[in-house]
Amino acid sequence: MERRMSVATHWGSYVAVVDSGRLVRIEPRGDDPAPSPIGPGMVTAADDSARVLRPAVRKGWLNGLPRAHDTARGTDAFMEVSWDDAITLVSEELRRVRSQHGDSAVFGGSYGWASAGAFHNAQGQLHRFLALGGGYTDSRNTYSTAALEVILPHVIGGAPWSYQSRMPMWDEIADNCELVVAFGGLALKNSQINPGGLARHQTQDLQRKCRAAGVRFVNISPIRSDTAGFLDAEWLPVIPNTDTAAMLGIAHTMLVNGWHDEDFLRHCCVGFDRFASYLTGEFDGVAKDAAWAARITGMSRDTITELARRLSTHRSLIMVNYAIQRADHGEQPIWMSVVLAAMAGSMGRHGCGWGAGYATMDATGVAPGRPSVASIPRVPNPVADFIPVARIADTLLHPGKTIDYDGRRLTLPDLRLIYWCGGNPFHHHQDLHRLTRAWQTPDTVVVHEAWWNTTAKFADIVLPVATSLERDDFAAGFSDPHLVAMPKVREPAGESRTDHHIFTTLASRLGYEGEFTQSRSEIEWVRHLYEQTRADLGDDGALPSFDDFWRNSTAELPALSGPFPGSFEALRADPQRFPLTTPSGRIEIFSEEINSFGYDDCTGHPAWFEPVEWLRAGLSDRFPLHLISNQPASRLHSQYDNGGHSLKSKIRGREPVTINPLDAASRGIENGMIVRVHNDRGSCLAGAVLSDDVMPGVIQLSTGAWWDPAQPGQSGTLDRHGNPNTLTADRGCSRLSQGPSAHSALVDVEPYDGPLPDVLAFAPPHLEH
Ligand SMILES: Nc1nc2c(c(=O)[nH]1)N[C@H]1C(S)=C(S)[C@@H](COP(=O)(O)OP(=O)(O)OC[C@H]3O[C@@H](n4cnc5c(=O)[nH]c(N)nc54)[C@H](O)[C@@H]3O)O[C@H]1N2
Ligand SMILES: Nc1nc2c(c(=O)[nH]1)N[C@H]1C(S)=C(S)[C@@H](COP(=O)(O)OP(=O)(O)OC[C@H]3O[C@@H](n4cnc5c(=O)[nH]c(N)nc54)[C@H](O)[C@@H]3O)O[C@H]1N2
Ligand SMILES: [Mo]
Repeated sequence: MERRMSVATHWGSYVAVVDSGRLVRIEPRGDDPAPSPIGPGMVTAADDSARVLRPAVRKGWLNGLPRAHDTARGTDAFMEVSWDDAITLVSEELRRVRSQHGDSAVFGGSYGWASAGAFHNAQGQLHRFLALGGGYTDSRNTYSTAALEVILPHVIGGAPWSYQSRMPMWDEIADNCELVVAFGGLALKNSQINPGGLARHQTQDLQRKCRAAGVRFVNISPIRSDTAGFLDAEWLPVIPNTDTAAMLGIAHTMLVNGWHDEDFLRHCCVGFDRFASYLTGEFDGVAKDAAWAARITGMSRDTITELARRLSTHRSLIMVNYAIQRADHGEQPIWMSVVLAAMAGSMGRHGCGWGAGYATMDATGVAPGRPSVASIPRVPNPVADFIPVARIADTLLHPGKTIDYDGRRLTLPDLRLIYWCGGNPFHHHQDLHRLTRAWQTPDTVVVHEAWWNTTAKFADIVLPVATSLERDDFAAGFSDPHLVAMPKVREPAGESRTDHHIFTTLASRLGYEGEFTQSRSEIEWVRHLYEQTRADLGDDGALPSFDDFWRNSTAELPALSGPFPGSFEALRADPQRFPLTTPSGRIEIFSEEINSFGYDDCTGHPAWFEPVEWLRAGLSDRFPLHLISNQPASRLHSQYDNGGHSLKSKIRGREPVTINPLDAASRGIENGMIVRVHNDRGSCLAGAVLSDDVMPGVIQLSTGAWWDPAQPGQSGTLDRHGNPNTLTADRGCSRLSQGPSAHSALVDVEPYDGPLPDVLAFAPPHLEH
């Protein structure tokens, strides 16, 4: 007898069809206008040979042979052990490390997206468990937007993510805006996703509404397909990492022609004069005029001049995506985009001005927020130490070193135990060979995973975890006003258990089970969080009872409406009454605070800094192609790379790499060929796709193919599958944010004519019983 059950994921909500406990298929929900094809492919992965079925311990670690430095992490075989033995090993090791090295020696940053679900949030569970046990070193900011998160509070005030409720929503753009200039485009592939889940995909319809209303779109990006065809966008290819120079050239043109909004700059901003002297070159002898910008960006001088005119004579909106700040000096294009919108006269006009991250997710620009939804309660972390999220390899390689971060000096802690739960650093971190070296230094690495991905293979103790289909929960997406029920669709594979179950058992062994569980079972927690959300809403909420919600699968939260704190419309209307929370109360074109940090790579106002790697760098003689490692269309990061949808996208088992036909022809590369992409940091195989959607001089290889080093322990070894982080540089954006700079990497590519090695990314390691 077939049963149909509700499923929620970061890529949308579906219906699972289950027969006698067996997952048969996953179907889109009827009310989703643009369902993602990632969901149905999850069935392929549910019981594949990569599933972790039993707890496993690396043999060398079990034998006590070196547990730190020069270990065989990533190459060793594993021994399968009982749950009881695994819990003993992990709890005793936690106790040992805490007593010998202190609580800050436990690293629980554990960055990663995990799965949808308010209760079974992997990091939430881990942080609660570790905080109650004495604390842990945490990480700060995200791989997504570290540079943006650190710079924006200095420039526009408010919490790092508050811009999402302060920028125009799509329907306001449709009704009020004439011209959208999108730096980095508006890739619809990315709006399949909303962190935490989503009920219906709306971005595509909202974009169509803008187009139908006559809004014109300009796509400034190295890749044409970063905007949907139906937008009829004008494509202006730009040399990667030079957006700041393009914006400066536009700003200079506005200034010398008197097209800038002097009134707004005087009343609502500070520091324009000092910035203007930089623009004109009074300060450094270089005028940042359109001709200067053209030489850097590869855009024409006329194009830049024309953009300046159009932006200041139309009701316009300047958008930046996130990729442009995952780069050397990634703070600059974000800061400069705010300044440009302020100059253009559009900042604080309804449906116009400035915004970030449109179409990076089906949340930004769709709704400004939602009432808060209860999640697994946080416990204050007794350890104050943290690292900037992308400095993990630095920390492991250089404990005790001090680094700059947003005006502070941080001493990198000495980490002895890494506990990762819900993330995949061997996908997400840059320069994986460097990470491999760094990863050999701690005593112990514990990982909870459902599949033998690269991070699991590089662990010492792997605990098999139930997937989001194998537990009860409910989803609440970012700014999505819908709650979606997630009843357990099937039993956990093999001996796998939920993260919560694992931590409960560990907490019991360590003597704090009661504090961890508060004596609730998992389904009692789910009910409790729902009821708490319902109670917090009070009468406005009118959420149905838990049982009704569970039966009907969805419930709707009331819509939030503005004005939201820090509104630019309010600022424009009355800057005295509605100041921002910046030190000056206004938009900071010049920041005294940042200036006082004395950084040479992020000074008091936005400026052009040459990236370390870009197409006009000396290194381009040897590596003449700029690598764009953007988000994959076929999956979320590395999740479900073993799912049906992602597997279908591969070329002879390798990740596709898109190359301009001119670059392909000069290298003898044809469509469908296996190629080797390489630089001094490493090399990987990939399947060539020729397309003039990618500008000459640029290649595009998405993130997330499970890293498959031919000789795992060996530096520089070939990745057989096509993970771009084999090639990227592990360099902070600047001393300000220390964010990841994945999009600043030069490479070359050549036909691969050696014998094709098998891809073993989805094969489990050697397992002994
Ligand atoms: N070169 C390059 N690198 C990048 C980027 C780029 O643009 N270029 N982008 C960066 C960005 S923006 C991001 S956000 C990161 C993403 O990096 P991650 O968030 O680390 O990537 P995911 O593949 O989502 O990893 C989630 C992991 O958690 C596991 N998981 C899922 N649910 C659960 C659960 O309930 N419990 C447990 N224990 N595990 C679970 C999944 O199997 C998967 O292995 O990558 C970054 N890396
Ligand atoms: N399908 C899918 N969607 C996703 C994700 C996923 O893994 N899969 N991940 C989600 C996450 S965690 C995040 S943070 C967001 C990320 O959202 P983004 O960071 O905006 O997305 P990307 O796909 O990395 O990059 C989008 C485009 O930016 C362009 N670009 C790159 N460098 C430059 C540059 O220097 N200048 C200009 N002008 N353009 C540039 C590239 O052409 C690229 O296609 O996406 C989310 N959406
Ligand atoms: Mo991200």
